Amino acid sequence: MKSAITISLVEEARKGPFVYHDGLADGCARAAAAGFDAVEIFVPSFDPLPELAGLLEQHSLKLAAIGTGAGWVKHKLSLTDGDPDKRAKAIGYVKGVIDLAAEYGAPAIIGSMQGKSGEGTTHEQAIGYLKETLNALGPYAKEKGQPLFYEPLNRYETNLFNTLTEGVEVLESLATDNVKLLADLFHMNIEEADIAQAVLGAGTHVGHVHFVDSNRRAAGLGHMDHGPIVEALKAIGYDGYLCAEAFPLPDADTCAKTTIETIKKLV
Ligand code: LER
Ligand code: MN
Repeated sequence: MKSAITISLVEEARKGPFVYHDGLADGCARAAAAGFDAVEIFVPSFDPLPELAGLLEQHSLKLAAIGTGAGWVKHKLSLTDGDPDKRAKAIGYVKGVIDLAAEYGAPAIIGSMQGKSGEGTTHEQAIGYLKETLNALGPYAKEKGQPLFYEPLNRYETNLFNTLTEGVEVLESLATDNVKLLADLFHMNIEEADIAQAVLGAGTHVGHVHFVDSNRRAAGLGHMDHGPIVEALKAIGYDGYLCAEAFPLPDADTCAKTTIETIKKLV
């Protein structure tokens, strides 16, 4: 398993659960200094990131993934919008991020952009739109040589799918095998009866992990027991990233240092 840490370039997400907020150069330098293998970036658009290749090379970092959440946070686009025009725009946005991430050998993440039902759609319609989208975007990402990550979110952020078990059911209902689950321990802490058991149940469907504590601070600064969770990840043969998607509390560097210490201790 490898380590990664989040950099947000989205002004509207300054208060969001991302560790670094002061640009790519600052985030990459601090991620490397803290000993991370990779960065995950939350981008404001799918415009090119001209400084990224040089920064990754300079700091011997990889790109772990790119988040599409600003499609919702900034542009109010949802993949399950009842309006076909807006849905098409949302799909176009995710395709743009898939293209951008693939340039650096990384996948894109669908989290907040999955939206929710009940705002112009029935539950069945919204789920139908989500599956349609994943069936279209899974193969699109495959053409670029990357999986696509789908992230179940807690009940306060979506009413579509909240647990890894539900996530597995969705994936197994798709025509594509190229969509993998993002297991975010913060969401799982709210929704799962047993986080380690949920990981074991999801098995090889797990493609990425947001590695964080119960209070969305760095792993090690809350009351989550990460030992059994990491053991479960080892048991399913997970060899992807443990990515710190956490609040920069008490400050970004302490958050980074604590995450790395927890990873070193357990992995
Ligand atoms: C949102 O709560 C989250 O966990 C992000 O990774 C998705 O945008
Ligand atoms: Mn997450």
